[in-house]
Amino acid sequence: RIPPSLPTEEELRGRVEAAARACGVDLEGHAGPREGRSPVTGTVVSSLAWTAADEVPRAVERAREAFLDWRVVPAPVRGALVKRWAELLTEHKEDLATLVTVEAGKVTSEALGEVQEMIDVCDFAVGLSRQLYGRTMPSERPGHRLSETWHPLGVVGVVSAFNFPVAVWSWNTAVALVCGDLVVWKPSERTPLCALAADALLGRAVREAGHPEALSQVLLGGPEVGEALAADRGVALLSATGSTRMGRSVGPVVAGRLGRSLLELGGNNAAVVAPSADLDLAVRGIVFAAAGTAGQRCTTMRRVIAHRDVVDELTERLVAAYRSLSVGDPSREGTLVGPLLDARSAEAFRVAVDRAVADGGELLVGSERVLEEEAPEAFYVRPAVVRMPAQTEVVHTETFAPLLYVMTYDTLEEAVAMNNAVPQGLSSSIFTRDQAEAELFCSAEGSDCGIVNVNIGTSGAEIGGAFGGEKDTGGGRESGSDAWKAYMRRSTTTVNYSGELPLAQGVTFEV
Ligand code: UN1
Repeated sequence: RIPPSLPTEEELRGRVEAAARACGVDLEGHAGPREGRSPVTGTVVSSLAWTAADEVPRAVERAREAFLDWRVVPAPVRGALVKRWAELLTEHKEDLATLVTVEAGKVTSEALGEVQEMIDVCDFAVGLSRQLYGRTMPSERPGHRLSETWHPLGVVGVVSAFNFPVAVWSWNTAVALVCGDLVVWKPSERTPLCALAADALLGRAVREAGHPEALSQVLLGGPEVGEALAADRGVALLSATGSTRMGRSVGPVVAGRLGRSLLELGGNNAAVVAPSADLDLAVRGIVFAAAGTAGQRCTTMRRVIAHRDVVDELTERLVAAYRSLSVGDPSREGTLVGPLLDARSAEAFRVAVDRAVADGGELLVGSERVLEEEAPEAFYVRPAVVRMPAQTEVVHTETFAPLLYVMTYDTLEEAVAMNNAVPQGLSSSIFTRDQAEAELFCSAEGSDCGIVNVNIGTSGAEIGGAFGGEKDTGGGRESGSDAWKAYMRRSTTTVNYSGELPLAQGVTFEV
């Protein structure tokens, strides 16, 4: 199903300008020669100034100076700022979602969901601002008290990707702010208006509360800006989301200066579908995770590993569901699949489908480009399912598009081995009604991923858990649980109130 017309260039421009202004962006002040295109039509929707890489140290220095005051603001007061920010996000939820739809191509419901994710993480961070708990430990020496305290870390550099143009930054920023840190953000060059608008709302909360403006800075620019953040010794933590290739380039730079990094890189997420699975549920879970967001989430499901007894029926149902997917204008009600980011994404999709077929795969549905005549510069494709004889090399790579490979297994052990055989380790799921199977999949000998789900797909995690994955995914954890600890430094304190000086480990040193 292809809904007919796309918005005109003027309509899109009108929408983004109104939404950005409503969020408080000074469009004239940011005007410049860098054109930004919308994947919805492939046409230009913004003209903005970028920051040069050599201006990065100044921004970091500004943040470092402001840190001296911010670090001593009580954490619950910092939380009050985040609370106000969440109110402004709630008020401007639709404006931000409009920008996400136009710049990232997300369908409206997912764009609104992304802003909701920001509000949720703000709520989490407000609560956290009163719960930055350290521990006390029994000292081995009499008259001594041993404890730990968590202190603000400093400047956090955030590098984010086009597919979650505002939520991923907010996971970092809401938590970093209550932890007493400041943020310098390099958003994707594809989503500059989303970044300016999201930051403008935070900026408004900061100004209202009379806090330093340098709490949050946005540096629009290309990869060189991210590289400059990685290299800057003033950046205590670099939190970078993007491809494994990007992580391999910035990770060693941060490590080389012994800085901290938090990496959220590629995923190659699978669902195991067991013989006892509720197939109605499995089909819905798989289609949302594999075709939703046009396959452009790091948590997108790229592989189905189905038991031999159910694989034929499952594939048949998946194909039928894929045929009913509406592809087209993401702002139109009823559209489920919006555009790919650009020509490069579409080319990568095409190449991967061809390679899978060359490896013996059978293309069951999808892969066609649509709406090409109406918008030659936009790249809409029909989500594809390819039945594979094995997990060949192309299945081991992450193609950032709606391409789902279906493989077959006989024993659960084999399914787990296939789940774990790829280099990435972000998300995974199992559809089963057999509790022992589900538990095994979640156990130490089960999935090796950071996210392990039962009877839901691989994407759409809630903010309350720690988000991230292992192996080529980079090992970082963001958002909920105790991910905040990466944004603070820990001091361990021993207080001696005994009047004596007993040494630990029974050491004697008499002078
Ligand atoms: C990403 O694609 O970079 O779990 C993040 C999810 C979202 C976050 C995805 N909450 O799909």
